[in-house]
Order: sequence, then structure tokens, then C-alpha cells
Amino acid sequence: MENCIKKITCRLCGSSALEMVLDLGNMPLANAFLSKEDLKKEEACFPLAVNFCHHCFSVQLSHTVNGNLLFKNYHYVTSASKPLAEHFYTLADEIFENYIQSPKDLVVEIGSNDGCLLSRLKGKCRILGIDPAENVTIVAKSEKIPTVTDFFTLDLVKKIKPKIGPARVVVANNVMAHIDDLRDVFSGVKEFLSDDGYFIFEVHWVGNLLTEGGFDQIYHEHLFYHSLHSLKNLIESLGMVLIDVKTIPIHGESLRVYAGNPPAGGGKSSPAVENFLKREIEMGLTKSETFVNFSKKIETNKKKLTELLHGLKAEGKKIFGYGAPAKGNTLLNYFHIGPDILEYVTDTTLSKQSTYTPGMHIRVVSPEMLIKEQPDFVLLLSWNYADAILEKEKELRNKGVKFIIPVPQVRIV
Ligand code: JHZ
Repeated sequence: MENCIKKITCRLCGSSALEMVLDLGNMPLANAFLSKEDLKKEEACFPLAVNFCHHCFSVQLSHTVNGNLLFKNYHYVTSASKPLAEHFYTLADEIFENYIQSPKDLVVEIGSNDGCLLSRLKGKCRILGIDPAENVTIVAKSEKIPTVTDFFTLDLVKKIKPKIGPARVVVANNVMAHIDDLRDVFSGVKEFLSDDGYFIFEVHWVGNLLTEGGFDQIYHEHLFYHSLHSLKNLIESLGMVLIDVKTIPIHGESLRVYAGNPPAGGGKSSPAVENFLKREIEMGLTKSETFVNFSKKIETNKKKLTELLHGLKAEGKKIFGYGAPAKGNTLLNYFHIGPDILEYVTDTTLSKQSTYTPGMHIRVVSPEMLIKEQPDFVLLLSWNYADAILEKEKELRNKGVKFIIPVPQVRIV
């Protein structure tokens, strides 16, 4: 496969009625943190633009970057973000209480990363993780979480299922935006599930991207910005049923979707599905103009944030970035915020420490640097954990360090 392919038809419904609604230009890969050696080499950049499908209302990237470049060596480790790990433990408990009837029942996780969620179910039922990233699945295997290091596909399911049987639950969090051939993955889930099995997955929601202005969640890994409308069309086109939906306060506001093969869920959707679809229509998520207007808001936000940071720098203030999430790199690169503004970026992920951010080349360091160097301001790039981080950093804030929160509107706390 080539490293980058332009899509001329919708990945979900095959229609060619695609309209480009946002163009962020050429960008480096958001999780491709660089070593000092890498800084001497030319950095790969790929087009980052967003299309709207007038046929199935899906919002998706105009280009697909080869998954091997994106996911084989992955810097994102679920357990590095405590609030996220706790969120997945709660979900694992919910799965156990509501769906597991016997220790023989099987729970399969797509994109199982370091095994964070499955670790909570270990010993209570059978578990299997599937994830293509070699570096993070090593961690899961060392914790004795049965894991297959591979991409989840229908072909893979056909090989695995005869050996271990159908799955009572397939779970997939924050990966349904990452897969080019999503129809194949849903077909694989359909094949894997037992007749009364459930597919439970979480995705960031395109409505949140608009209301909270978190445009920074747009990067090459995220091929889709799902709405319930586009997911419903996909699920039903494969003969599955969309059973329920909940909104959850993760990555802004995400969707947790429950689907299955009829007769799961009585073969019909809950009233929450109907209500949520209405909400999306009211928000304009089935019209391309809504997304075109959103792109204008990004420019306003860019102006406000960069003026603030340049002003503080001119006053001689010391500013750090707080967190080196993938999304932070979209923000830093698109807004041109480099090491002249942020001296360092701190992050709790060990493998990110001592690297440089893609594109802007700001050094990533351990959070201890905040205590040692005491900046005047920090730009909160991991804004989705603002409440937990502000609480955790009370001491730092008492010493006078101010937090700049970049979305939905720039504010200082
Ligand atoms: P976080 C990831 O995006 C990647 P990212 C992925 N592609 C995806 O789909 C989305 O999630 C949904 C650090 N941190 O979770 C740890 C601190 O330093 O917002 C992480 O590097 N201190 C799968 O990367 C980063 O921030 C802290 O106190 O945008 C958070 O990354 C906390 C809480 C986090 O996801």
C-alpha cells in the first residue's frame, strides 16, 4: 500500500457525493514524536482535510495514511491517563454486571492497547485483546492479558473464532474513528458475536467537535468524525441493530453506542436513539454548511490564542505546554506555536518523554519539570482532562502558575 491515498468515494456508503468542508493543509502525524536523531531527517507530512458525505452524512478525512505508519509503534498508552483508565474500569464493571453470565463468556476488545480495560475482567470471564501496536501489546502480554498483535479484520475473525468460539461482548473504544475499511471491521464484529451478543463502542462525537470547538481532534489517525446518523446508516446497512446510545464526558463529549445482531436488544432501538438523532438534526449535523461555518470558528480561535501567547511572551513570561496528546500537535502545528513560545511540553507517558513534538519540535519532558522550573503559564493541551488536572495541580496553582485552556474558548484559570 502507498503511504497516503486520496479517497474519492465515501468509506461507509460508497457515494461520490463528498464535499470538502475543512482544509488544514499538510501536517505531520500527530503521534509521530521524534527522537533527537530524527530532527536531522525530513519529516513526513500528509494532507489533512475533512469531507462531508451528502448521502450518509458521514464526516471523514480526504486521505488515508497507511496504518502501518500510524499504529505499529504507538506512543499512546491508555493507562498513562488516570481519568481514562478509571473510566474504562467502570465500563468493564458495567460489562461484567450486565452481560456476563458465565466465566466461559468471551469479551473481545478491538484496540486493546496496554490491556487496561481487559485487566479489570481478568479471572472473571474469558478475554482477548486485538491491537496492531507491537510496543503496547507487549505490555498487555506481560500482564498476562491474552492479546493478538494484529489489525482486526473479518479475515482475522474467521481464523480466530473457530478456535475460541463466539464473543458475548465485543468492545472497542476510540478506535472506530481510526479504521479505513470500517465496513469490514463491523462485518468482523457481526461474525464474531453470539446471537445475543453486544457490540459496545465509544467514539468521539462530531457534535462535540462543533459545540466545544475541539478541532484539534482532527488528525490523520481519525479518519472519521462520527455522528449517530452516520453510524446508524452503517450498522443497519450490515443487518445489525443500533440498540442504544449514551453520551459520556470523555474527550469532550463522546458517544457510547450499543449494537448487535438481532435479536440482541429485542431487535429494536431505545427511545434514546430517536431523541439523539433529533438533537443532531437540530444541530445541523446532516448539513455540510454547518461544517463549513465551523472552519471559520477555528480561525477566530487561532487569532485569540496566538495573540494571547505572543503578548505573554513579549512580557517575558515563561510558558510550558501541559500534556503532549496527539490532539495537541494539531493545535500546535495549525496555530504555529513552537519552541519560541513553549519552552517545554510535559507528559506523564514515559515513551514520550525526551522526544520532540511532531512538526513544531518542542521538547517533551517529565511533569517534574513543572516543579523545578515553575513556569508562569501552562497551555493545557490535554484540555479534555481539565477538571482532573486542575484538581491534581492545586499546589502548582497556589504557587501562582496559571493554566490557559485553549478550547472551547480561550480562558485563563
Ligand atoms: P488524550 C488519543 O488521543 C489517541 P490523545 C487516540 N487516537 C484517540 O482516538 C483519542 O485518544 C481519543 C497526558 N497526561 O487521552 C497523557 C498528562 O501528561 O487526551 C497523554 O499523553 N498528565 C487513541 O493523545 C495525554 O496527556 C495528566 O494529568 O489526544 C492525554 O491524551 C493527564 C490526565 C494526561 O488523548
